[in-house]
Formats: sequence, structure tokens, C-alpha cells
Amino acid sequence: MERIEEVANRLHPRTGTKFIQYGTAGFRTKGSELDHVMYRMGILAVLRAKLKGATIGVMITASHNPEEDNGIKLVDPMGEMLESAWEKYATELANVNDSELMITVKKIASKEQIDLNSGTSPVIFCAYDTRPSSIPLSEAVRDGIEAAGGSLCNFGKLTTPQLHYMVRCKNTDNCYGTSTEEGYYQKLSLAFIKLRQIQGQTQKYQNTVVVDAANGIGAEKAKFLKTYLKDSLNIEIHNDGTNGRLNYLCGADYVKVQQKAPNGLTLKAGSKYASFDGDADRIVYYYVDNGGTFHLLDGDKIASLVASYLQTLVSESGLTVNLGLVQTAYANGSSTDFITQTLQVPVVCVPTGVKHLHARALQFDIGVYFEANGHGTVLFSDAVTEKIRSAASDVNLTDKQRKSASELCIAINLINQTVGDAISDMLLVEIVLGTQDLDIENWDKMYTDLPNRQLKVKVQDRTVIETTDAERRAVKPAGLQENVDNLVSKVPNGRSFVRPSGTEDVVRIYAEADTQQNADKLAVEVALKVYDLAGGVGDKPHLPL
Ligand code: G16
Repeated sequence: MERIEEVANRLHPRTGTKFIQYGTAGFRTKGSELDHVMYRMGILAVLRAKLKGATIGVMITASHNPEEDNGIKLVDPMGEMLESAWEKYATELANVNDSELMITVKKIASKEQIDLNSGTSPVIFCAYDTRPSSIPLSEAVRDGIEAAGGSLCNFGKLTTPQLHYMVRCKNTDNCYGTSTEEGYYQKLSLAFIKLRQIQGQTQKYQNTVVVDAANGIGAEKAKFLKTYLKDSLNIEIHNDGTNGRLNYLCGADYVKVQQKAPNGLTLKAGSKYASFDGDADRIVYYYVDNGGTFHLLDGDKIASLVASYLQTLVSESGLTVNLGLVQTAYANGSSTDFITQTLQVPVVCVPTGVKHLHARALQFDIGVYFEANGHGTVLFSDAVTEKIRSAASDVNLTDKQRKSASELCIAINLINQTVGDAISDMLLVEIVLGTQDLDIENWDKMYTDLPNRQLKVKVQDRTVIETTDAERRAVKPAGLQENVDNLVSKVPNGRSFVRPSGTEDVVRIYAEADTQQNADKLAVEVALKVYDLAGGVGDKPHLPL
């Protein structure tokens, strides 16, 4: 511990004065501005590990952001996001001067009653994505861990959800799975192959998926996975990083926001496509119909498909289970109507950020959560997992009930319950489509999305926007919400909201309406209000988009 300030001064000084905040998914900014933040997060990870008496994870990634950005987030013992109460410590520690570093560490330790001299040397799991800045930044994390008396277990390149999985495995004595990359592929592929074997004959379903891997880490990892899946799923990988920049004109975020195919793929009618994001924690599906029109199946459609599958299995197994679904304000209005009215599954809305969805999903026996951007998973409470396991071998139940409970047991092993995982979600979607014998067009017919548009506006200071009601209403700056309400009232089926991004220096605008033309117009009009009332910079938003 006594080396903390000396190492900071010598190797990782805070050179600028720019304030940085632990946001939606940790710290995120230009990779060149993060060296001191990385060093300090190595220290914080050791403090957290000492408090919890457990292994903590550190993931270095800026996920969907451009290649020159980078970021860091801490992973808590069960593989979940860092507890929000600690986000303020992270922000404080990242922003103090070097001379205040040790005082701040001691302050956090004293508040949390952490014994800095306990003599234990906690292990910190660290991994990173494919960005050029990731390896040097991981060295700063290592220095922070070691200066604080911890030891580093460096996994090198992993997807974000793989690191979350490893942390949970380690802290559950490998009951959740083996904390190695091979253990991850083995667990998922075993469950996938078993579910494939019990699935009936299919006519419409095709077991090929063409994947745009965003030129990110998901490409390499999906290639490994293929060797475990054998011929149970045919994955064709494009945008694998050999010939393109990370997230540039490709990947899940690009496809979702632009509502068009990524560069690097030529879509053919009759084929099924999916895009991962840069660190493979998000996935969206899409296809073109015979007329050449592009159709997107985003996180809302994945959530609907998965919820319908789980609900069927639960009801066939005769179990009483509290199944619910968590969305954010970005969820398409049609999806919420379908899930609540047709599936009869309750839906709750929370602010953007997987950490919020995850926390709310834990309150259900089975909590399905997905952001519209394709980030999500399913959580099973310990009690319901046990109930399902017992039902699978309960001789008092019918064969059909036992069979459905067994299928649920296997599905639990296919799902990465720590965080959204593009690879695990893809396998789950393929199983549901196979089980229900659906092609992508039929899946798409579950409901029809309301036309929608997302825009972003650069402002001088995005924190001038403050929101309430799960980000559905702006309370600051004055007058903005009244203007949004007024614009929305003029459009059939109109809905719109604005919120500051937690991962990019922008304000995000969402609008939906009865037609694409109206959704685009509403989005631009709301964006203009943001520009005028919240200090917009650069070009004014305008039509055509
Ligand atoms: C992160 C978060 C997501 C969030 C997204 C966009 O995704 O994990 O929960 O939806 O950022 O957040 P914002 O609108 O605040 O910029 P990722 O995939 O980039 O880690």
C-alpha cells in the first residue's frame, strides 16, 4: 500500500484535470486519457476484493464505442456489475490529484471498514478486448493491483461476458462452471447439443447463422465455439477483424441505430444474420425479405421470443413461477403491448444500463431482461432453479411435466446469467427457433414494431439534461419536456424522450410514431429542441436523415 503514490508519480501520473465519471458501463473515453484511471481502478479492485473476501473482475473495453476509445469496469463476485454505491468511490478515486491518492484510499477503506494491513493478497481477474490501447492499459491496471497488494490473473483477450462468467465460477468454487475459457465453451456447447437432441424434426428452421462480429473479440471467440458445437450449428463469421476497423460501419450498435445491414455483408433473402458489438455482450438479428426490404429483430424481439419459450416450458411443467420481463424506455411500444397482452408476462421499465435491468430482474423467480439494443439475459433465482431441478425427477409428475422441467434445467446451463452475452444469447435464440420450428421471417411476425428513430446531439455539457420516470421525462433544462410533449401530441402513436448518454459525450433522442416519416420528423424536431435548449454544438439536426 505504501507504494501507491510512489508508483503513481513514477509511472501513472494524472496529467490533465479533466473530470471523468463512472457511467452507464464504467469509465469510457479516449484510450489516451485513461492510464491513471486504469492504475487507480486496479487499486479499487483490490479494496473491493478485500471487502468481499472474493475475486473481483476488471474488464478493459469500450464495447460499442470507436476503436480509439477505451474503458474499464469492475465486476462484482457473482459476475454482476459493480454495486452502485461503489461507483462514487470509483469516480472520486479517478479524479483526485496524485498527492491525494493515498488519503482517498484510506478514506474509502475506513468508510467500508476494510483492513488495509490484513496481509491477504486478493486475486483480481483481468481481461481486455482487441483495441490497440488495451494491452498498455492492462499494464497500468496490473501496477495498481500490485501496488495495492493484490495479485493479477490476466486472461488476455476475452469477451466482456466471458470475464463476468469466470469471476462467478471462481467465487462459487466452480459450481457455476469451470473458470477457464474452455470451461465456458464446454458448458454452453454441452447444453446446446443436448437441447438440439431433444428438439423435434424441423421444416422451416435452418441451422445456419451469418455473424457480423463488429471486427471485435467476438469473432475469435465464436470461432473457438464452433469447434465445440460440431455440426449442431453452422456459424459463418464475417467482419472478423482481419480487414476492417472495430465497430466501424458494422456491429450491433450500428445495425440497430442505422436500421441497415453492416458493411462487409451482402444480405440474401432466405438467410439469417446477427451482429455482435465490439466486446460481444450485445446481439441483434436481421434479414431481407424477397422484395429486398431490411428487417431488424432487436433486443425486444429476442426478449419476446425467449419469454414465450420459457413461459411455455414453465406452464408445461406445471410449476408456479413468477416470470417477468424488464425493459427500458427504448423498448418499442409494440413489444411491450405484445409481452403484456399476448404473452401475459408483466413488464417493468427501468433506466438504461444493464446494471439497472439486472437488479430489477433479480426480483422475479425468472427475470428476462433485454435492452432494445440487444443487451440482455435471463436470471433464475436459486429457489426456482432448485424447484425446476426437483420437478425434472419428480415421479409424481407426468412424463410431459418432467420432460419440460428437464428442458428448462438444460436451458439454464445455456444462459450466461452474469450479464448479456452475444454468444450465449445467439445459442438460446437458435434453440428457441429450432424448438418452435421458426424461420426468421416467422419469428419477426410475432408483432410489428412501431417505426422509430434514434438520434444523438452533441452539446457543451450533457449533464444539463436530467431525467425522471425511468428516463422517460426530462426535468432539466426548463421547458424541454413541455416542448417534447407538444411535439409528441401532434403525431399519431407518437412517443419520444431524451437522455444524456452514459458512454458517449452526447444526448440521445428516441422517437416512435405511426410511420417512419413521422418518427424521423419527430426525432429531428425533438433533437432541435435539445440543440436549442441544452447548448447544442456543431451541425443542427435536420431532415433528411
Ligand atoms: C453500455 C451499457 C448498456 C447501454 C449502452 C448505451 O453498452 O452496458 O446497458 O444501453 O452502453 O448506454 P448510453 O445510452 O448511456 O450511452 P455497451 O455495450 O457499450 O457496454
